Amino acid sequence: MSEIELPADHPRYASLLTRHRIEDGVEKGITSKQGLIAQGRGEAFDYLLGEQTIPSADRAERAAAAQLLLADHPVLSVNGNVAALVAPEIVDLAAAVDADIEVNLFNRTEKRMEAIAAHLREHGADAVKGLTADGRIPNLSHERAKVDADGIGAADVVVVPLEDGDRAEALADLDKTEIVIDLNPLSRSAQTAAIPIVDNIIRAVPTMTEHAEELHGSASETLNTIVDQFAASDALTAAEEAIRTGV
Ligand code: PTJ
Repeated sequence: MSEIELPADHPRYASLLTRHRIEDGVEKGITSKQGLIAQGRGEAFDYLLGEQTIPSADRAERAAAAQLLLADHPVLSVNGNVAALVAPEIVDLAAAVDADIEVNLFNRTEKRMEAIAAHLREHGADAVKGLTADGRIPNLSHERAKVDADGIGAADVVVVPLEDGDRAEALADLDKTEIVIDLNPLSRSAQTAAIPIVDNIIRAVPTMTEHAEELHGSASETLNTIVDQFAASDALTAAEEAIRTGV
């Protein structure tokens, strides 16, 4: 038994564990109620993908790890779903690629901002950005546009998981390289990303960390080659085909 009363060899274990974490996130004031709906959408795509990391997603996760290692100022953006699902894994990824962690909410309230920052600190984050909110993403309404000037505002590479398409587009319009994690290959977020990762965040983040740890210390030419050989449109096509055909 683990954090839910269900044996780990249950065929729906991963999916039920994910639901339990999101439910818990809502109860703790971390995840928004809309986060439950977003989770349901994600689950449907994951079911069609066979609840596995397909090879094109693994290549995207490797390219993302290389891109993060090459970055001068990488930032991992965390919303209410991400915090509920993968807080310790985000802390591990940040350590592996030397990235900042910033809470950045679609439905921003100070209460949720603080609850998420506290939750991340409980899971080992020593610094959490997002609360200063002295920067702005242009072309977005006030609350949704808030970022830290020395966090996402100053980042050259940003990981944006489970993001609303509008905001993902506005972020991509800035001079930043955007890595998106989203199970829907047709979403605007995935379509606007330099590196779209079509995988469940509960698998994607630990896999990115594994790749980063393996690539750590590689020459920048090697890392640049991995990034250059990755084609976003191929990854999106492969994911859509896997979802449509089940192959
Ligand atoms: O915490 P907040 O206020 O920042 O709000 C977060 C949500 C997720 C509610 C907000 O950003 C939102 O409404 O997002 P959307 O527009 O529903 O988009 C979420 C996308 O993430 C959808 O395309 C889902 O398919 C996808 N998704 C959901 N769960 C997962 C996922 N992708 C990867 N892993 C998941 N577990």
